[in-house]
Amino acid sequence: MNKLNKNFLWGGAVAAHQFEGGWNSDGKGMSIADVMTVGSNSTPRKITDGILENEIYPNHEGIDFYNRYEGDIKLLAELGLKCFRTSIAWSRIFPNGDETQPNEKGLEFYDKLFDECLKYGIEPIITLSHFEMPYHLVKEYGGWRNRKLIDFFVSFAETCFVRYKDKVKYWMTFNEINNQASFSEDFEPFTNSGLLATEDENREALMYQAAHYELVASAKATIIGRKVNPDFYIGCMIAMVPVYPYSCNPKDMMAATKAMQRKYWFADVHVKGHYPSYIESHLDRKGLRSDITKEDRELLQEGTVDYIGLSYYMSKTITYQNNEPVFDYNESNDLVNNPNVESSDWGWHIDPLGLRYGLNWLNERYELPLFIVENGFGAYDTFENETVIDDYRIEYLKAHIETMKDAIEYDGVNVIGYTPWGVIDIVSAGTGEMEKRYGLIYVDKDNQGKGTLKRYRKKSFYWYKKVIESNGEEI
Ligand code: P53
Repeated sequence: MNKLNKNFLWGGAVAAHQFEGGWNSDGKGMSIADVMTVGSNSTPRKITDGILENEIYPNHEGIDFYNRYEGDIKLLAELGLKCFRTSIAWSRIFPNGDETQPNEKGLEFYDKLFDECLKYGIEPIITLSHFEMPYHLVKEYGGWRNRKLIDFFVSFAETCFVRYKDKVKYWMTFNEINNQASFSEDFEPFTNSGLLATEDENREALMYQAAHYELVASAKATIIGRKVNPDFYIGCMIAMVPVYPYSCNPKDMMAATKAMQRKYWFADVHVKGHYPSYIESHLDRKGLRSDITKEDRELLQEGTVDYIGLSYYMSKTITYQNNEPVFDYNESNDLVNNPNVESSDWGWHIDPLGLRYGLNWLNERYELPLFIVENGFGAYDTFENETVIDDYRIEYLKAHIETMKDAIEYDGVNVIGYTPWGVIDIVSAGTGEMEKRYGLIYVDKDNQGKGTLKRYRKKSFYWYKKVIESNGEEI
């Protein structure tokens, strides 16, 4: 029976745009996250044309980590984190994205941040592009629909690799690159790729083109990273949202298979270095052939990843609702409620066993080390007596850690670490709310942006500290 390795990377995760604030400090450029307004549980965030008056943009201030990082890292050290996952705000380093020289002040901020982590023995785990890119690249170049973005990204990646080569070992290129498989709304294509489709554009074709350029950019960056420091460990990052068949009707099973293919072909390319045949034939059948060159294919083959970073929050369930043969699925029609699991206040299915299922699925298919770089429970917290008694969050995390341990111990899956999402309360990516909280540390700020920004330890803080100390034995 396999046990958790003594070097198992217990940590916490966040992303630059959701917590740093300082959106225009020290030369930082406007990013795509800076033009997204606050939404709510029932109202989507708006993507505005630049920054408008009378709108609330929660990412502008985040939780002001930019000015408070010393105190915050100290708290994370007290929690006992062995690693800390965050991202580098691209527009701090290249404010417009197409400059030839980086912004030194932006680079200095991450030097200070990584030094602060290393001072406490906390290993930085770094995502290069986490739902973020300079807004200028959207306005001027149309985001990732443009091949030029490959060079801009590679230049950003190389700058970071060279600058931080002795401070950061674990890298990921694009956060949840596969979220854009849901291309029917604006949110995912915009946050992943800076895409806003016009009326006459085919959203699906656009998504496949942008994703292709990103995959090539990721491969190119990976190849360069290995030259900069052969000890780098460079991974991809996939949102693992397994899709179950609703019933044993063979059509539901086939629909689940097609849904899994549409969501995970990105990982096939990252890991195996080529497009899987089911996507090649999907592109042919629907006439979605993109600009894919022979040189691109060679780069994909050479720049494969060392490990798979994944997020896991929920599973989904599908039933096939029409009489056509099963070629594809329709997200808004075919995904249905799963009567066997409960949901969060935001409608996310709570399914701890789905994590073990997802880990098994990835392990069978790829046989690579897996790193759970996001998992957590977004919930409304009640702040009382300077703390939050968040038993529901402890219960959620505990149940997921248990199934992760089962995957390691009984299924032989190689999981190298676990970093709960939003280890300190941050702005929600999906809704822009502060009050969809994931943290083990409470931050006094509400959806309207009001509050002292003071930090407080929740009950889950003390619980997780023990989990880490006992290397997952005491949960
Ligand atoms: P929020 C959708 C489905 C699964 C993960 O999400 C997702 C999303 C996008 O909303 O995103 C990841 O804040 C993402 C984080 C994000 C986190 O999940 O909407 O990598 O940036 O904050 C939680 O509750």
